Amino acid sequence: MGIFILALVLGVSLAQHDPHMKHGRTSIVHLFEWRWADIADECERYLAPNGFAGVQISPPSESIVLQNPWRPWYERYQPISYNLCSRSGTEKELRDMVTRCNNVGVNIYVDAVINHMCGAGGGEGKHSSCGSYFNSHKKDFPAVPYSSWDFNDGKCKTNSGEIENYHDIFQVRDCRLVSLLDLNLQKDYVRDKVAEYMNTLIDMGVAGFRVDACKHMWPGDLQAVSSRLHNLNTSWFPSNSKPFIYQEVIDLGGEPITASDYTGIGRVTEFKYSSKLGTVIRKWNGEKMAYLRTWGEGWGFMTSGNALVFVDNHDNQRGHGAGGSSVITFWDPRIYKMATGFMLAHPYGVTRVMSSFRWNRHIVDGKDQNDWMGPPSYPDGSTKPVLINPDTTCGDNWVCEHRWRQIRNMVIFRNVVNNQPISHWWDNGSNQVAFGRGNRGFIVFNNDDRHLDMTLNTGLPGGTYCDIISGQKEGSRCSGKQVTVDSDGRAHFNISNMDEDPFIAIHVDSKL
Ligand code: AAO
Repeated sequence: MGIFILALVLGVSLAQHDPHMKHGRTSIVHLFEWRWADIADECERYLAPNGFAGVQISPPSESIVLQNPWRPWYERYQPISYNLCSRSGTEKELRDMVTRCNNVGVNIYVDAVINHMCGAGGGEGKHSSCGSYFNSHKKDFPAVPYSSWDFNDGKCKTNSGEIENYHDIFQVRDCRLVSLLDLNLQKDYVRDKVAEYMNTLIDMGVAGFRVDACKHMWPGDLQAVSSRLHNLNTSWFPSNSKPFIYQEVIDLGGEPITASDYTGIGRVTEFKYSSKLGTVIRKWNGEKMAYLRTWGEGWGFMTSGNALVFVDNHDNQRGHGAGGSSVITFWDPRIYKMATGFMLAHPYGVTRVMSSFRWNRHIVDGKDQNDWMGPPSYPDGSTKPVLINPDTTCGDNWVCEHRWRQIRNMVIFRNVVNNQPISHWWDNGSNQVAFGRGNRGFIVFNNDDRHLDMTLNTGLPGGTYCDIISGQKEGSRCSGKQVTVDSDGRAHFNISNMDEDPFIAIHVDSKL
């Protein structure tokens, strides 16, 4: 316990806070709703060669199959059992993906839905992804099995049985979140079943878990599950490695349940990061990029060693969850690339890049009427493969933000500057900012409505560098802008506010 507290105070990475990334890689990509077969290919053909550390996959557990609305993406957040056939593929395909990704050093992190089963109105029958029978009215899930004894309803004190008030921590943990049947994780039996599910995946070779809806589970219950987990598979990880745990807790301030209730168990999603970065890059509420000088703990975020960060996630990119309209997504590509560039250049937290599918967004009075739409699919509801165009972008409404040159190259930048502190910060008091990472990399942003024309100290060794935003180094050539750093580390930067991408990034591996 003493060591544990000491580690917390020092911000030292604790066992379940360590993502076990390999080969100096540093970022996770969420391949939202991708099929296992496509992820396996992507690990080999794209993620490993471009320095991605891992993939967050959509929930692999058996889920309800919904028809009204038609096959929404969120059906996968309504488990029916812990069988491993899902909209992304079979158990065999899942195993094959884990093996192939591990073999090229790309970790798999599983989205684990363990707080609840399907909605109370889910019905009766076999409309489930592996065809298992269930009856939501009787709370009967024989494929686990769970029965009505395994749910929290007896403990919930609201009349509706629903969470009605986020200021009452007992409601939030013991009542139903949007009618989802709330598992009683106080029971050893439920803890055992959940741990058995997670251990099957650990034994298969996954590196850890994004744990869904942690605000709705008692930290002590999560700890009890966590203590039952196996160490990672030694075919790919050092012996005695604990699974990486990052918990989804939406803490934007103002509620009694906070992220810090959970940081003893693993990392926590820092939603303030997503929401605030959007506000700054959009220049709302008088925010400016110059204020990012103190980004991180200085903005009231949790300790860096506890945080998992992102520009947007699968909920807040379509108005689910929280964070509001400030959140930046692929729908605004110019500022999205800048926001993601900033995130990847800045040392705070473990970074997760979003990779989305496009849907028919239709906003009426601020609400997207089509926020439910599932992934690109065939008329029978099965998910379409990810189409790769000759120019390496994706087709068939797969957005593949992680394949955008600017984002992919910044994922590499983060690897190159890993563990280096921020250095040589400069700003114009407004929205032109620049900073280095030790003597390994340097980035300059112009988010003002005027030209940037400045000589700055980069801290880099003298030479000619290739900007990895407008292009990249290809052999001994540069397909983008070139930056000349003189022998004392100074370089001249010229960035028009009209540029397609008004930022420049260079690092020691982009030196010509
Ligand atoms: C669907 C239907 C429901 C139906 C249900 C069952 O939409 O109408 O009742 O099926 O039949 C996803 C979808 C849901 C979907 C569900 C199951 O988003 O629409 O329900 O699958 O299919 C809360 C939780 C958080 C959760 C988030 C969506 O705390 O854990 O809601 N995220 C995860 C997943 C998500 C998934 C689930 C959980 C469930 O990432 O994809 O749901 O597995 C406050 C609280 C937050 C709370 C939000 C939204 O936020 O703080 O904790 O998130 O409200 O309820 C200000 C505040 C901010 C506040 C916000 C909104 O900004 O600062 O804190 O206002 O009030």
